[in-house]
Amino acid sequence: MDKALIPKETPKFAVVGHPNKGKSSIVAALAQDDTVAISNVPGTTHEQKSYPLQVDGRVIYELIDTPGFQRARGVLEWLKSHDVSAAKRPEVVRKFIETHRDDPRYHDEIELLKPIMQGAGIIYVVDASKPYGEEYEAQMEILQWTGQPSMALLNHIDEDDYASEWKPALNQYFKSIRTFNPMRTDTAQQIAILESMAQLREEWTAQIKESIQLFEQYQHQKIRQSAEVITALIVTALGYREKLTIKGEEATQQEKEEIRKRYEQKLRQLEAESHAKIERIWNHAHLEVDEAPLLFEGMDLFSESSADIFGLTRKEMMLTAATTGAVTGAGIDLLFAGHTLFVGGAIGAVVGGVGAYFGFDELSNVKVLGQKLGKRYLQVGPMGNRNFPYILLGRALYLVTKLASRSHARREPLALTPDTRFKEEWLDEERQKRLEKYHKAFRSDKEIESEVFEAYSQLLQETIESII
Ligand SMILES: Nc1nc2c(ncn2[C@@H]2O[C@H](COP(=O)(O)OP(=O)(O)O)[C@@H](O)[C@H]2O)c(=O)[nH]1
Ligand SMILES: [Mg+2]
Repeated sequence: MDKALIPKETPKFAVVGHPNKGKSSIVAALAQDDTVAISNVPGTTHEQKSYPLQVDGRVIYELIDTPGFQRARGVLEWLKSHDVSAAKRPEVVRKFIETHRDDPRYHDEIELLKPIMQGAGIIYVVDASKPYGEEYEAQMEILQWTGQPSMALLNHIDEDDYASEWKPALNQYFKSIRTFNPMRTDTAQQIAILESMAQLREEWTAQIKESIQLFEQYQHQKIRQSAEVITALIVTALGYREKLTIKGEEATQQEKEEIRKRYEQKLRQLEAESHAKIERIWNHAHLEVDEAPLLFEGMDLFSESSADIFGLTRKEMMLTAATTGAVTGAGIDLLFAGHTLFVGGAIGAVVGGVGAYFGFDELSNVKVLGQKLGKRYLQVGPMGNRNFPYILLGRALYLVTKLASRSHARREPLALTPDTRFKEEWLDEERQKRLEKYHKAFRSDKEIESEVFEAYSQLLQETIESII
């Protein structure tokens, strides 16, 4: 074996098999890469392509997606016509590649054999929901001729199970056989596959064992980073102020509408940016997410029921309001009165002067600020609505749980259909009390200290860990 061709650092695995058996899906799942081309049209992949799994900037292994076998019998015949001792068989395979380099008939076979002959381990994929057939034997024999270490993966594209037919045949060619479902994201399954991959080549064992640990850390890293992004979102969104210069002494209806529109747009933009970041953290940057827009109507606590499924109901808010002293006697009366102050009310009731405050729990403070040069500004923010942070949190945490359980082999859009039970999953009384204290601080004018930021992020990290 040509020593220079054996990669020292990164273990590499070529995922090979018949067309349309889930090779690309398995590459996507094991490399956690949502860019892998997956299609139910056989013969979509024509070139080999490598997908490294990176953790903390370090490549822990590489999966190589390959075209499926097209003319396995022809290749095997050629190899056999050059029959030599077993030790020389890999050389014959190499010779086949050289001889047919420009032969379009064997393009796909050459593409899939190249990475193997350059030292990649073999992962042979079969669809065990279909019966075994002799046509696979030529493929398995060719792989044997390469002399490279190999394992077989049983995928089940449909419900049926012919694994017991497949196993006796596969056992003759492969060191290990495992069942793998690329549509599931389950760390135990991934680690079991990694354990088998580690056995393929002695030089890789230690390294892949180490990567198993990295793999577990990787999950924590993604949770931690998600918590940090959500924390930044909550802090920024709650404290955000939108300003608008007004022409007269009082804001016109048009100006009020304008600032309201800008303020809401900005908050939506902050949320969208954070969600995009979270999608990148989970390697789902190319995912199409169908998500209900962030609405501001009916968000206030005075409406009969929270308009947003992620928001707290009046009753739930009462729970913390009473215990954290967030609500005074008048506020409690208002909570029970069932008024809707926000729609039209909050923005409409603009009053002059700094520090003007109206209503109890309007969406946000709206002020007209006087300036030295006689100019006047309309200002909205920081966010006064006590429900708003819970809605932002609920939406972001819901996204995280969906991404964490989403296989990178799936290509259909992710429909974030709100689930009424989700709130119960992540928010209990105790957690709500802890969150409420932070939200109060985030709404204030004071700068948020990094310890407070970290403590909140830690609280979110624990929350995420408890729900995924
Ligand atoms: N339900 C289901 N579909 C699968 C599974 N594996 C692959 N598929 C689908 O089968 C088709 C072929 O998959 P692909 O990974 O492109 O196969 P390849 O041609 O061997 O690379 C795609 O439509 C996949 O979504 C599986 O385990 N379950
Ligand atoms: Mg493919």
